[in-house]
Amino acid sequence: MLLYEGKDSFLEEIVDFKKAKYVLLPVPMDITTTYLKGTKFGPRSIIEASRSLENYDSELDFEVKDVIFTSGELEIPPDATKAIDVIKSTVSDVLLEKKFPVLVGGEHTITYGASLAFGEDVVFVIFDAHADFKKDVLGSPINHASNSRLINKRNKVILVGTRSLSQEDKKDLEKSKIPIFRAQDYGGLKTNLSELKNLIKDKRVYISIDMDVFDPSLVPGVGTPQPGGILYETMLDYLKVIIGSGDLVGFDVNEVRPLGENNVTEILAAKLIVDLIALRETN
Ligand SMILES: [Mn+2]
Repeated sequence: MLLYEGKDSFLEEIVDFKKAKYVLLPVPMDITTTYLKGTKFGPRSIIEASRSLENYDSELDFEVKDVIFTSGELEIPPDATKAIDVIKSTVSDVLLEKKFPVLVGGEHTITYGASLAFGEDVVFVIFDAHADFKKDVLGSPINHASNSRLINKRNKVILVGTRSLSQEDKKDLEKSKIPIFRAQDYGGLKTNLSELKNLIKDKRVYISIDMDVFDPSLVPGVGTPQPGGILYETMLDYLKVIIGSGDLVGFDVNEVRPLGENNVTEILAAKLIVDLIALRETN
């Protein structure tokens, strides 16, 4: 299952599986995206971009070295339900090996697949411009626009950076009592961060980052861009609070759609992976 591909390793590091703490899983799923296709090229592009980064994380004064094993790309069947099963069983295998899973997408639906490998006690903090709370899209209940709704059936969901939803979604979110930290409400306000802190204090937490949570001026290479997003520094503020008060058990970075020449989206995604690991290691 975990085929080693040295030529495609994250940060250009070849790390022995037994010694690694983190297993990076490239998940090139791009089945249910509705607008711009191309997220299946995200994982490879993020791994390539990571090779231009330093192992040393200067923001956090920590060197991410010899801890990440890079798996070969998961083989994703064309059927969404089967694809979810593959992701679930792969993440379960990583957890059985007592390793920490890091998923790189691919469409956002990969988070739903990953969620099924964890216990129901794990809280999912989902960074996303979109609420992803659609009941079904084009007659299919499994869709990247229904990711949060699907996860919320088993696990508690908290949305951060959200700014795109319908009135129906809004009502459903209120009915389901989903806490939302909207992009427009963030002003570095301590109240915002302390509210989030209280919600996840001492809980097991999974972080999912849909890259469209960022402002499209920073991150243009996504499938469904949305104006008014958060900045990189804001993301770090949120991540510090989450990792500082909860117990991080897994994370993913998803919805990167490579644009070719302009690779800043992939660079930011790769740096986020380094940041998340550095934050967890220094916590
Ligand atoms: Mn989104």
